[in-house]
Amino acid sequence: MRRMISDARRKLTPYLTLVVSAATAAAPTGAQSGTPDSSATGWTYESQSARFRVEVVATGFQRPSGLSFLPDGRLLVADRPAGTLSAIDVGSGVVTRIGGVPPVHAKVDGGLLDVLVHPDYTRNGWIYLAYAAELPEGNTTVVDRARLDGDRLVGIERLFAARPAIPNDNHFGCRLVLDRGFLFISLGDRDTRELAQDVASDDGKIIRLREDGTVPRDNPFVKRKGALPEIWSYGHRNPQGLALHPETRELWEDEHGPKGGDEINVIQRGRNYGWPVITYGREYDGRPVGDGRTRQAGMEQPLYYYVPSIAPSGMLFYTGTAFPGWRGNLFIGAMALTHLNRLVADGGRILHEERLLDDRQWRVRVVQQGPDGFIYIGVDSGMVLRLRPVEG
Ligand SMILES: [Ca+2]
Repeated sequence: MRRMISDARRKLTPYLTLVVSAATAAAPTGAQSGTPDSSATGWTYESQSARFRVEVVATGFQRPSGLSFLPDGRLLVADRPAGTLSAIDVGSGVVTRIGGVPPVHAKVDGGLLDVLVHPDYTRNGWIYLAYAAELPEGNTTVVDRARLDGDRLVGIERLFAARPAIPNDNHFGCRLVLDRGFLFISLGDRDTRELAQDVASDDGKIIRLREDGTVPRDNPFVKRKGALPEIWSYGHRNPQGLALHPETRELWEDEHGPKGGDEINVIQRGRNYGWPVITYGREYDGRPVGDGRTRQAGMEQPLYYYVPSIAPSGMLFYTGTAFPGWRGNLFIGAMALTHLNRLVADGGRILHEERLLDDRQWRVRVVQQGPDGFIYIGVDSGMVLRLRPVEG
């Protein structure tokens, strides 16, 4: 109860105190304790700008890592290590397995990484999948698209396979965004950090293709000899969050740093985001990365960074009406410091950070907005959950 009072008091002073310049991590606020329901199927939270309930939508997954809604209201779930795709009826919680999913390489960071229903699905029926695949020369991140025939994927097309394939199981990314005919793909450095600065490799890059997989002629490296024309930006470590800003239409990204130095970046055409030359993180044994620089001319500073690492994953700009206090906020799943990260952004600055659900020890891997305006998350204990507002 004491917690509820302190949270209520905090509600009176939202967003006032913490103004954070670029590349200055904030001390977050907002530790909470959820109150279990009498039914024990949910928890009620009093946060800084919303009172909400978390309820279980469906269970029985391993690590739900991609969530995307079909126009009929069903929620597609990509289960990363299981390599399965399912559709949840979010009203009843009934889960239907989707057939025809290609085989995935599911070791360590691999598996079925993301699923994305085309924004114009009603017209074209496309569903995009990103996953780690075993190719003859090694493992890599690939992107396919397919259509649904009943509960089965059909007509699978390979749109992209990151080059080079490498015989390890680490840092595959990957998130997908479709925007006005273009497909953006976030790719990890495959734990081969020098590749992130090498524009002859797809690893450690954001890729931009047309939505049919062809390379747009206005990509930044199309005319550079030896560079891969699909590259949009470079110098990334392991980006697992990607989202379009609802007003500016800028592409925002989050990526895992090493020990500390997880970043949020606003992605601009052709820019270098610095890994591994500059970082606010350190090696896992505490040594500096490289010569320990955090900035360098010609390399972009993160909009925001986290020390210690939260292990950021899926990213959502909330645009619904169910949570008026959260409109325009950025939500990021946190897998290391387990919580749902809420950020108040104003143009090019992060003004405030709140850590939701930090008493639950859920590794939040993906966050999505439902057509009902509620917020859906997938957590590594195999559940898909929903945040819905509570009156009063
Ligand atoms: Ca960076």
